[in-house]
Amino acid sequence: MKKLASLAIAVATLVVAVPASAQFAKPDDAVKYRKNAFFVMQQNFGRAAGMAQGKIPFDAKVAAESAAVAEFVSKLPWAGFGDGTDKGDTKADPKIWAEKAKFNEMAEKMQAEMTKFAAAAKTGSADNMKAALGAVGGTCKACHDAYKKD
Ligand code: ASC
Repeated sequence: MKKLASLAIAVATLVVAVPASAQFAKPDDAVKYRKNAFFVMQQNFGRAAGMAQGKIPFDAKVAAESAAVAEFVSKLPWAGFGDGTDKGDTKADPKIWAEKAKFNEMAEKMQAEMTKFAAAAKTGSADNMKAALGAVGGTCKACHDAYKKD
């Protein structure tokens, strides 16, 4: 029973932590939210990727933890792309809001590839990580090319 209760709390926490959409006090908060989420993701993905590529000394534990954080955080930015958040201090192309289905599809593809990368990192093998790395980077780049202004 105790186990079930803690499982229920864990699931509830996850649902609260990863809203599909979210209310923000003002549009600028949503912009900051998604930018900060991307930054945390990039820092962790960059560290894990750098280790897989031998650019940073490989530490299996740190690599796996970093990839796991990147995977979790990859779910977060999207809540910050709600209606009315196309203005302000952002490089997000307004096309995003006109092409939401295509944007969401690209976002989902990135998350799926990040999940594979995190699973590879869990094996402790830099080679496994390297094999999954290109696909993640490809989804980052494809979306930046389509929707990130210089
Ligand atoms: C990264 C990062 C990106 C992508 C992209 C891949 O580590 O910060 O934006 O990979 O450079 O092409």
